[in-house]
Amino acid sequence: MKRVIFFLILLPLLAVHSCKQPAKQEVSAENRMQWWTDAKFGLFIHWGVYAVPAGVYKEVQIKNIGEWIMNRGKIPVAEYREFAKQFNPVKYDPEAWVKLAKEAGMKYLVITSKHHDGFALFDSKVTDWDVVDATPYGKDLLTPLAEACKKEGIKLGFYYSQAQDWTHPGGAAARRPAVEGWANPDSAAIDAYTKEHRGHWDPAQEGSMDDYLDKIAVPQVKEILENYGGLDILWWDTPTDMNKERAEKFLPLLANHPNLITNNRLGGGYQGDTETPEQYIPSTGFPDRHWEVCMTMNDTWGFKSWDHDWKSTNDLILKLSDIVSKGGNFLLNVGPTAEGEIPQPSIERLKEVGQWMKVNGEAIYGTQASPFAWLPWGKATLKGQNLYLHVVTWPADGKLKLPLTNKITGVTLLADPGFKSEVSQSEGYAVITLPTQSSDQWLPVIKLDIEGTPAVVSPVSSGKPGAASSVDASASIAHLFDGDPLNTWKPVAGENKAWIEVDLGEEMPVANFSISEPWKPWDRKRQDFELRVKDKEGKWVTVISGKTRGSGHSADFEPVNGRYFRLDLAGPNGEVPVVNEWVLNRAL
Ligand code: FHN
Repeated sequence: MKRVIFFLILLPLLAVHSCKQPAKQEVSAENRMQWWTDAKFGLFIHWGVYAVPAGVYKEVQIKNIGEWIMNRGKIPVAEYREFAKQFNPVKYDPEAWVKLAKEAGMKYLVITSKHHDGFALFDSKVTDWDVVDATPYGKDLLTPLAEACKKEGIKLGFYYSQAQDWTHPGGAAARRPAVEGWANPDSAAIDAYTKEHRGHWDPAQEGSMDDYLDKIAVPQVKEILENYGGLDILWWDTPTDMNKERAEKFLPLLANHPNLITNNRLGGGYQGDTETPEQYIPSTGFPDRHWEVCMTMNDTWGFKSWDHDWKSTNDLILKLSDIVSKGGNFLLNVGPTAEGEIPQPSIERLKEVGQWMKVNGEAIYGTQASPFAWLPWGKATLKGQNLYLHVVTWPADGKLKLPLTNKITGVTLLADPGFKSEVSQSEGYAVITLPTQSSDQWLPVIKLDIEGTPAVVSPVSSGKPGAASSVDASASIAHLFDGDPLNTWKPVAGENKAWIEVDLGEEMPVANFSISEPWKPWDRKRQDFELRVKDKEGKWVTVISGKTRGSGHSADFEPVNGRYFRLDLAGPNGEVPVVNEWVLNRAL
């Protein structure tokens, strides 16, 4: 294989962890986003007719996420519409939902006004496939929710599936093999049909996508933007079959709502305001972009009666801390039942996260990303002269080491106001002496008062020269070390096994690596990796190996000394490997 070496101009200012606000956007855009960046934590609500089958069709548990049951089960339109007759959320209490979000410490919520099944939770004048016309409940569900949000001071967002619509003729349908849902006896015939019909499985879905957009999607977006007292967020989803021209149909509506925040899922190349990593926490933040991780509390967005795979409260708190320490927001989902109840396990977890937020919320709200690229024991956030240390692994010897030279003038444990600590500072480090056990049931947070602004400690690989087995013409090796996980390195076509290398400039102890992988929620791919270090004899010695998560990967290891590191990669299913960012961090 041909070796290609590129020497990079050092990019110190593009270090991975910037604690500055995004720079590329206009000042007015910053003002518009301010409440959102300060808020950090929001509630996602996936609710619709799919809560009636709740993951079961023809007495079979349909695989995958609950709100996709119509597509995964290949349920004909007329049959699916019958479920609406059982959608009667008499226990719906919008005020209680909003109060629950508030109790959890959330500052905004986003609800599915219409998901891919095309069913609207509002009274739409352009269809009868909505809660008012098609269900025994017969009342708009979003009006009282909007009122409750206003009353409780919670910002309001509506999710709207602009492209996929499996009920209105012409709507898009992502093509999924029938067997991925269940052992459907008609799989072969259905798959042959979906192949010829843009993913549709029922002739009732046929029609022109442009007509669907003009007659259903665009008018409905106008309805939701105008009828609920003004939205704070419009959350697009899955731009299946969208192009620039189709996306532009929505733009005049958006222009009338200058404060509206939108995401990057409209399609047609429109970036919107936010990146939306789904079901994973990116290895690094996104410089110059706002971003929000959306995540389920179990394994489904829409209610499924048989999904009991709940994340623990502690796990949810750690995720919130991790996301916020990288400069992002966390949009955490609940999937209410067809009767209108948020599942009890979700309620319990939200209340417990709220207890933690009551004590530790100041380490979350209004903070900036950690100035440290990596800390072996946890995470950090920054707000003015306060540095918040989120101590995931409490030090057994009671000594917490931090690469900080700023003078520390105060130390507080947020969960224990009586806590006393000593601080010593020398040789570029601060050591904080802690009691040998934490007094917080969940994630303890230590607040430091510091003088001045902490220096950003970038990964030791930032802006360093790299090499690779080859580089595709569309990519660049510089992308690996520029701090931007939205651009890519990949080898030339056909090279399923490839390597990348970095020269750190001098020998040093390294104890953590991470990579960012390209992401779309619908094509996550795992890659084989082997991290190696060059030893004194020039031999490559394995440090750690395994499979990536397919959405980025990060690992700590016993410190290894080295100057040259190499990452061997193999792409999934014979494809070329792809990496957007490769980070090495120095041991503390
Ligand atoms: O297909 C949807 C899915 O049902 C869910 O709504 C998530 C939430 O982000 N978005 C899509 C997949 O990316």
